[in-house]
Amino acid sequence: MSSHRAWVGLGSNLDDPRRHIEQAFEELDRLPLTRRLSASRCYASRPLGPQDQPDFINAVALLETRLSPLALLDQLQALEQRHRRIRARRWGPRTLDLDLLLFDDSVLALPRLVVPHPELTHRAFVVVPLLEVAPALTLPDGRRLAAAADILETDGLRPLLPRA
Ligand code: PH2
Ligand code: MG
Ligand code: MG
Repeated sequence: MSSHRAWVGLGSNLDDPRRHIEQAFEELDRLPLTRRLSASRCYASRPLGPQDQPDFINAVALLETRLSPLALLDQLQALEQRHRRIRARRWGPRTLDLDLLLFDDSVLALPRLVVPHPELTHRAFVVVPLLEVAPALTLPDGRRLAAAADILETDGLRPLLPRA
């Protein structure tokens, strides 16, 4: 079985969000056939979508995995469930959201999974943490993320200091 590199976007805005993100960093490292190679800092971000919800904490992680894209998606969704994620409304508050952003240079349009994540280059809370960890990152079409990213509204996005 070959090994793959997968980028995962993490988000939380309920119930001590930073704890959910930092715990998820550890849990991602323990998924079957998977280890975590790196992680960005945590960023506070204003909610995209409905404004009557708390600010989010967002981050990204790079995984090395021998799972297939769909097997990894299953694992990410199971992990969301273990954080008692409830899907009350679209773009509403959540305890843990794990989005598969990139999987090697794969381009997938499956009923359950679109890779690269369709909103990847439009969201500062994804682009900024990605560029923090991988400034030279290229997308499957060969463009550099730094060039492909929209002119992003980054106010309202701030890195959190490491915990003492
Ligand atoms: N996720 C959403 C909706 N809005 N806003 C921010 N700042 N960060 C998120 O991760 C986010 C959001 C749905 O997944
Ligand atoms: Mg999301
Ligand atoms: Mg999601």
